Amino acid sequence: MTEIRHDWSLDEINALFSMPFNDLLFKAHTIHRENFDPNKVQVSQLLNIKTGACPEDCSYCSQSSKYDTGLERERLMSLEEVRDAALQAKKNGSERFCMGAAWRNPTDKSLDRVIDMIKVVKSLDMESCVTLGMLTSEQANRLKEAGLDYYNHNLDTSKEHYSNVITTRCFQDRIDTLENVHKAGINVCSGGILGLGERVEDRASMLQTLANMEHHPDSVPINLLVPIPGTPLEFADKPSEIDFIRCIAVARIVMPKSVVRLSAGRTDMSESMQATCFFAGANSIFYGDELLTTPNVAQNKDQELFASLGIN
Ligand code: SAM
Ligand code: DTB
Ligand code: SF4
Repeated sequence: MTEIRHDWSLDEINALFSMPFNDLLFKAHTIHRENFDPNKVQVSQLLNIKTGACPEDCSYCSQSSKYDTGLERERLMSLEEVRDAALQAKKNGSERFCMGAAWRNPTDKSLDRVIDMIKVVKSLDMESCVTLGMLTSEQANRLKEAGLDYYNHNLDTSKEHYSNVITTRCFQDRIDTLENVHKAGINVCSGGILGLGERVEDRASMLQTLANMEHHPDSVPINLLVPIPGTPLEFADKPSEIDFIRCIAVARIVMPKSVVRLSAGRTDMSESMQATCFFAGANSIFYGDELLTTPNVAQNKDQELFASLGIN
């Protein structure tokens, strides 16, 4: 049986990244098979419930107020709009409905409204996930009481590279919120983005932080940067396909029982690349025509891909 470890050294994780590609894929896929059905991929649908005007300066994000990305700000959606979108997601076959808000943190008043939205999603018999920025432990407890299943809060990159990407909060703020979420008994969803100008060692360091948590995140999204015109990272170098797949494989090896999500950036990936990511241990995607503010792969394309791979 796979051993679940929480004591990974950076050298060990760097060594995984340096393995011959076929050896790495074989190791990751073997662990994947021990823990999951390799022909099953979980699907979640996203909805941006509050768009733009975020006070944070994340250099990759279309919704930061610090950059001119041409995105129009919108108010928090109504409960009816959320219900319609969640119903549609259910019809499309999504198992989980994830709602995102462009906030540094929710106010207690806005949290009341999100709680009503969570209850609507639960009443449709879908899993619920929200990503609202930093949370206090009281706020996390309120979300748990409302029936929230998952909270998404990404580390995004390594602690070493963090201040090159975001200056309005620090890495420890992310860790503190993740602790509040875990202590409240909510499943944790936390991962990162590749293509933020990081080195391979930063990817290793980010995975080390995740894998050495007392409880591994239940879900680990690995995003490929969607370059946003007007942001500082608009022209950042893209990681190679092989390097991206390596990161998925290493995430699978160091967190054997976590669901690894092939997250944003799939529109830039070939079908064979996505298939290799599924082989390397990715077993979740965002499904639906839109992510938060950018397009996703068309649903019929994903259906064709799953059919051709025999994935359900
Ligand atoms: N404001 C909250 C926060 O930052 O935690 C929640 C919403 S925020 C948009 C959620 C996550 O989306 C970010 O942590 C980041 O990982 C991801 N993200 C945002 N913009 C992205 C982009 N252009 N490409 C890839 N991932 C992105
Ligand atoms: C995650 O890791 N990726 C999603 C979700 N969690 C909230 C967001 C991707 C955003 C991609 C850029 C956009 O659409 O604005
Ligand atoms: Fe705001 Fe989240 Fe975008 Fe950062 S990633 S600017 S916190 S919406």
